[in-house]
Amino acid sequence: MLMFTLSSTVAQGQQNFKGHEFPKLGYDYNALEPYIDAQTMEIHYSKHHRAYYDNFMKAAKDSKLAQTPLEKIFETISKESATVRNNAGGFYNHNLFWEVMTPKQGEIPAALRQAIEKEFGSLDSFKQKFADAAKTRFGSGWAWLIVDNQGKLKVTSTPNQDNPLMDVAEEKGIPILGLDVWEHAYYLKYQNKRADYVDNFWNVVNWQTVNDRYQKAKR
Ligand code: MN3
Repeated sequence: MLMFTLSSTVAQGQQNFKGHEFPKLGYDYNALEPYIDAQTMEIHYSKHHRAYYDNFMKAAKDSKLAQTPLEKIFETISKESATVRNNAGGFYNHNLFWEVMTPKQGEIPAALRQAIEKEFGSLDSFKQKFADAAKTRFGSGWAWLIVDNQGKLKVTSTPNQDNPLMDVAEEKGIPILGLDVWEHAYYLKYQNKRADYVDNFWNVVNWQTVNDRYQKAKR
């Protein structure tokens, strides 16, 4: 009976997946000014993110990848080509990135704040740790706040377009906050000053979404 229930759930999950879609941006290109400029947003979303999506779709065409959720693909990404790894990663990472930013920042929800304080001591020490991960990631990559398989919050970073859902990641977990530290994410406005870009990121973090992702990841 249990077997039947489990396999039904899996089958249902696959039926519900309607294929990979390029997401709509939930705000205008200039909405995150002055912290992220409109030109950077436009190029980043409509060119960079779009290219990851298009290249992934081209690579996935006529294979089971076209009908497999990204989270599932990442579980065995080491078996895929570099093209699939880089572009599926770039597609997913930017989907998350746009979602965890907002022009209308609210208070951090109590549940998330408490979990952060429990793990990192204080919100400020968490921010410090996350910012350090972002600033010290050599070359291109991402900084992450993840929920590991024990339900614990952790800060980590990945190179290139890898992410913590991938079997190749040093620290694995479900990402609930991510910051793109590729130069294309900040160079027009900040040039070589990645640290200023990272510090300004806190002004646009969508804590509500991060909390929603946290609650979902814990389940
Ligand atoms: Mn990017």
